[in-house]
Amino acid sequence: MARRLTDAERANLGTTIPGWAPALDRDALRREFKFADFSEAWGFMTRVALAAEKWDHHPDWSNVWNTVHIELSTHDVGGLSDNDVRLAQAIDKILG
Ligand code: H2B
Repeated sequence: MARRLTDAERANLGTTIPGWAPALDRDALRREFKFADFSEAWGFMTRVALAAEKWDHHPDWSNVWNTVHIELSTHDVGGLSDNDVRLAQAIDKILG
C-alpha cells in the first residue's frame, strides 16, 4: 500500500528528484520531456509504461509529437506517496 510523503520527505524532493516540480493545482509532481521526434518520445513512453506496469503505479501523462508531459500522484491516497518518488527516479534512470 502506498504511503503518503511526510513533510520532511517533501522538503527533500528538490535533492532526491531535482528535475521534478510541484504541480500548480494538486498534490502531484510534474516534468516535461522533449525528444528529437515522435519516435523517440514514444520509445521513452513505452519504457516508462513497462516500469509502471511492473510496479502497478501509473503516470498521468500526455504526448504531443516530441513532447511528453508527466504528472505523478497516487490516486489511492489522494496525493504524493513513496510510489511517486520511486517512479520519478525510475523515469530519470530511463532518460539516462
Ligand atoms: N497509479 C497511480 N498513479 N496511483 C494509484 O493509486 C494507482 C495506480 N493505483 N495504478 C493502482 C494502479 C490501483 O488502482 C490498482 C488496483 O492496483
